[in-house]
Amino acid sequence: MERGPFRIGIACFPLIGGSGILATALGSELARRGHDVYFFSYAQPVRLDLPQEGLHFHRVEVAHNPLFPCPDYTLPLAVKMAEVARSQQLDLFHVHYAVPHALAACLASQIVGPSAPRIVTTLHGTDTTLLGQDPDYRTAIEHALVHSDAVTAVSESLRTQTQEIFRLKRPIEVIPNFFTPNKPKRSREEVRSDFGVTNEFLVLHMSSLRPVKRVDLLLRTIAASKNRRRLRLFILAGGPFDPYEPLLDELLLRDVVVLRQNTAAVDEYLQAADAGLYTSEYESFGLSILETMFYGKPVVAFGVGGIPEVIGDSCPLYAFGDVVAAAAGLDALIESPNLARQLGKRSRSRAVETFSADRIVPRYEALYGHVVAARYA
Ligand code: GMT
Repeated sequence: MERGPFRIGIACFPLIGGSGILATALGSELARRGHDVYFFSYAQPVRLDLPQEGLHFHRVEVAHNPLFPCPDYTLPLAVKMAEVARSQQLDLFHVHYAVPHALAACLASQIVGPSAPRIVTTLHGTDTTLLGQDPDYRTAIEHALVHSDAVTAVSESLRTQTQEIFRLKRPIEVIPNFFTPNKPKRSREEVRSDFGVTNEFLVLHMSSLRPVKRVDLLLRTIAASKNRRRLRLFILAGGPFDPYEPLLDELLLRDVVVLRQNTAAVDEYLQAADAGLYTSEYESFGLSILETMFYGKPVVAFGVGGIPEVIGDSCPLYAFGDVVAAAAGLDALIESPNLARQLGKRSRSRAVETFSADRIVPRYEALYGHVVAARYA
């Protein structure tokens, strides 16, 4: 096995989606460990702190060439990846999310030829679970997975699902996500007073608000709580909340919900919260849940997809859609600060012991070592 340091090209989405957040955190940790990391995306990833030694960012221009009827991203991405692979002699591409990143890596590798970097593809969920079922994408994803030198999935649940959808004859390694907290810029009290919250129990939900997050069930859980007068629901929204405004009024929750869109300040919000509430119908992992656990906050969630692998036995999980049971779980936390503290402590221990950078990043480094060794062999 090669030990590195490696020259790694990372392609990811730059937005607040979990795949881009994880890719950014991984790139930063790898650079800290002495590797050279080259990011490719159409914008600087939101949590990418530059300058940092060993970290480089290559912006890819989306092609609005008047010759084409539609804008194109995959080709300019592949060309940029090939150029940098040649000029920096990259050892490998680590691409997050199959479409278009793994396909661009395949094309870049063909452009570069025999000295091309190895390809590691990490699946994050919707690239398999949604796009994998879409006939317009399925064959392309399959092609990218077959032509990657290694494929990883962020949970056992996602690995199983990917194997069921694609019936691949190749191994998929499970390497879970990790999180490294950043020092919050404001105190817990400052954030709470900004929300107008004093002694209320502050329930946090952070997500893109896409349909899979089931914001309807989130609001219904809060509405079913016996303690709705004693709690506030803080939603850190990575997408538009407008579709849920009518439900907010229907459930008479307008005074209960605080909404913010400044997704750069997650650490501040996590620190200010008392618990997390996640009602997705599917998560391959649930990075926001892990972030909540790192801050020692108990989590109320449905036991779907990879969520049980993340939470383990640190907090009880509820059957999907059972908002009455989830509300009762939340009430138990509100009514017993002792229970909330205990579950929060267990959540933090599990997060630190199982999903810290020190546990996870060496597993990627080992994988890189194997694929790079195979290249030189
Ligand atoms: O679901 C999202 O909000 C974003 C999406 C992504 O690809 O960025 O999240 C997926 O990847 C995350 C990072 O691995 C996982 O923690 C999420 O569970 C997964 N979302 C789904 O599978 C629905």
